[in-house]
Amino acid sequence: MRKSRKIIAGILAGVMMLALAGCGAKQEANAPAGEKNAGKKITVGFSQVGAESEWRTANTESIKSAMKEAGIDLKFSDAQQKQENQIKAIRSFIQQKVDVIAFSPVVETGWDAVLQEAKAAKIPVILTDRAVKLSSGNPEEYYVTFMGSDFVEEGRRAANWLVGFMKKDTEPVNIVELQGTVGSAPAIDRKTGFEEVLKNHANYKIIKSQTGDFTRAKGKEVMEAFLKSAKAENQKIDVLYAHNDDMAIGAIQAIEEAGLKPGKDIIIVSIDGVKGAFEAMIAGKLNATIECSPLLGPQLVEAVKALTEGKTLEKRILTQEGVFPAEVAAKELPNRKY
Ligand code: GYE
Repeated sequence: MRKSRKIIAGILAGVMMLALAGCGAKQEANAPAGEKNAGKKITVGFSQVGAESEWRTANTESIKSAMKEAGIDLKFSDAQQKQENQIKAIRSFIQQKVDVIAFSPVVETGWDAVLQEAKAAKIPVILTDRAVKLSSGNPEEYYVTFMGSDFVEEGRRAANWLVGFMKKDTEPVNIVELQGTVGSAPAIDRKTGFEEVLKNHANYKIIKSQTGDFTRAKGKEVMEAFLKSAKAENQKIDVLYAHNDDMAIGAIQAIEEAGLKPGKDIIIVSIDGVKGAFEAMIAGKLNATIECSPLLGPQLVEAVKALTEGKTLEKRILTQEGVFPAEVAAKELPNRKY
């Protein structure tokens, strides 16, 4: 109990941070963009990943409402989890000569050409939520700031919570992992952070790992396959680690349909902290969620404004977030904003 109160205190301190545009904006000597844009309505092109999860829906809503409130003209495009759609959208934003392009890259690689085009058109690019890797050169030259969570840290938090909860030093702990979208920053990083911690706990083993593409439907489908093959191989699944809550919620269904009790027969930890996860925790079916805030809209607006005033942004604007175990779920649910 005392421990969970401590966790909450940490969360409350962190949650609100959203180190807004105090967000690290620095005044620049010459402010060409500001002068040019004085009095003119700002136009932002935003290319969203899709609508794959509760997290994403909340993220879209946060961005749309913050832009509306700020009187910014938002050109919003949903890529339905397809990189080619995002590239098309960004190209069309360049053609339309928007003031700022923002996007959440569905996967890390494959952006070299379009980022070069935006740079050549002198349109500043803001990365929200997910990072990019270039095949050559420094990606930082192609974006003004990257705002979002530290996914490696989220993976570490999931593993640290698990090890603390299981309290097993020698007995084998068999874990199945539902990964996010293949090649996406959160899938890569959440795996890395989780495995990094487990390296020091040799009895914890990931026995199966597959993508569920961050969706409920795929989470369910892949969990069904995990359960089936574990049965055939006479393996016991002790733990499910899901890279997001939606996949965990889908998997919970599969576990129940297989006649097992999620949260008891199989311990479940996932990431995001959406309302659905809190409800599942209250129902005793999910054991913990690691927070990842989608509420990036206000930060994005601050960054856009700072840019149009000719300020330079910090290259990395990090979201602060916490860990929520099931025992605090009922108390926390009313405070959740997504
Ligand atoms: O965790 C998942 C979503 O990129 C942080 O994408 C985001 C992830 C989030 O679909 O639910």
